[in-house]
This record gives sequence, C-alpha cells and structure tokens, in this order.
Amino acid sequence: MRKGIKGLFGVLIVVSIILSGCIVTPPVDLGQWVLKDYWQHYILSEHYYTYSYLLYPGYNCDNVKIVVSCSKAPSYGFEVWIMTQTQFNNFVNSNVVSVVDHFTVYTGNYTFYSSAMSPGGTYRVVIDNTDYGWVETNWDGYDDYCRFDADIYFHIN
Ligand SMILES: [Ca+2]
Ligand SMILES: [Ca+2]
Repeated sequence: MRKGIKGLFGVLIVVSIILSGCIVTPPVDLGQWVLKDYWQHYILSEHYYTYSYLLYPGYNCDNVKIVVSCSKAPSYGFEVWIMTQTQFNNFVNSNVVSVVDHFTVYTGNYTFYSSAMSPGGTYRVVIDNTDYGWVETNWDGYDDYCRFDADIYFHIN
C-alpha cells in the first residue's frame, strides 16, 4: 500500500513537471550566417567580370550561401562561379574556365546554397558577364550590363 502511494506520488510529480513546463531541453544550436564579402549597387558591363576576396572556409563552416538581388540583367543572364584559387588563376592567366559550382542569374532575387567549398581550401566567387563559362554575351553593340547587390555568407556552426 505504501509503495503504491509512493508510485502514485511519483507519477503526479512527473505529470506536474510536464504541465508546468519545467522540463528544460537544451537549446538547439542552429549556428549563424556570417557575411564574408559583398557587392553593393554594382554595375558590371558586358564582357567584364568581378571577383570576391579570397575565401577561406574553416572546419566550422558547413554551408555557403550567395544572395543576389539583381535589378538589371542581360536577357541572356549572367553567371556566378565558385572557383578554387587555382581555377581562378587559370581563368585570369589563360581564360580557362573550370569551377566547383556555378549558377545563372537573371533579373530578380536569388539565394544559392553550395556545399562545394571544402574546409581548408581557398576560393573566390566570380560574377561573370563575359563570353566565358556557360552564358555568352550577344555582341550587339549595346552594353548589356548587370546591376546587382550580392552577399556571400558562410554558415558557421
Ligand atoms: Ca559567361
Ligand atoms: Ca550586348
């Protein structure tokens, strides 16, 4: 009988703790997005490209996000490339395009996620309005320039 009452008290205590919200769960660590480089109100003429600072994802970086807000783009679009430093050097010196990731942008708002940057590597993000890569310009005598904001974030956990 005594044991039964004790057991009942135990159940009541547990129930009252649940109802009063006293069970503390550890907060989920969602990490944070850290801005690494950006372009503001940037105008990129046809046949030109622009590139970020060197980017060094650390071992606590588990995702990369590139946000592009484009108010004017050529009808054929323009490109965002993620290159290793070696790939970037090959492009600058030899016009050879190889990338770890690439996206095509038109007028509008975009959020691109990429897992192509490996911790410990060295990268650049290139924004391209040239004939190289996947999108060619149109050589119609008119400067099909882009106007955009772009932000590069690392997700740090
Ligand atoms: Ca291109
Ligand atoms: Ca043109």
